[in-house]
Amino acid sequence: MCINLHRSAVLATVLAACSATGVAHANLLTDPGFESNPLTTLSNIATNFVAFQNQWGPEMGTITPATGGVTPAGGVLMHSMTNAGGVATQTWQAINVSSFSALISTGTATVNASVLLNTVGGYTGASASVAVYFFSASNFGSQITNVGTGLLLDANPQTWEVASVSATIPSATTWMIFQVAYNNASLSGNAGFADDASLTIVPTPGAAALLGLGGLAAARRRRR
Ligand SMILES: [Ca+2]
Ligand SMILES: [Ca+2]
Repeated sequence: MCINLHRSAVLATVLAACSATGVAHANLLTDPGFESNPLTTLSNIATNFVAFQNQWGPEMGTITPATGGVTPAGGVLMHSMTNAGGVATQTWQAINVSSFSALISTGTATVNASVLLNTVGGYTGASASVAVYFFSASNFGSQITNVGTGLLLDANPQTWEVASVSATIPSATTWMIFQVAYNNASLSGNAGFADDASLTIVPTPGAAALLGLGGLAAARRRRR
């Protein structure tokens, strides 16, 4: 994490270090390990991105230490999600990504999202997913599209399994919602757990290479 320091010489060093490690690769989620951030609710986020940004908002869930044979993947706490009625139980976090507009607006930015998932075990077939929703403004009605990847979990509470998704970010995107969800019926009344979530924005590798090749071709043309 890049912190603010008051001594300018030290600050310059820190900024250089942050630059070297790639600020664009930083995890944009707040409290990605479910260790410290008080929970809000999914409905709060859905109705007010701005007021409830950077907070986890479950439909039906809590923060818990080790339980049911499941130990947090990182730290001492994890997110526990239970049947919320309907098809799925979801947890969201809304993120303002307008500071990335210069990159996103080119259509060559990629979002990488992932989360670790686990269940109490003893049964198979628990299904979960990680998804990212893209918005052109700070409200749910401005949704452009969404992408996600599903995962069928194993029956072993000692293994955390990773769900991940990568996609090109629509060029008009200024807000995103990170979503982790469990299919209610697949939980068979048990809890589904989540820990160590991540959302990063990076220049699309292929696009960067193409731009590089374009620049090279232009340089060759100039030499002729
Ligand atoms: Ca944790
Ligand atoms: Ca497992």
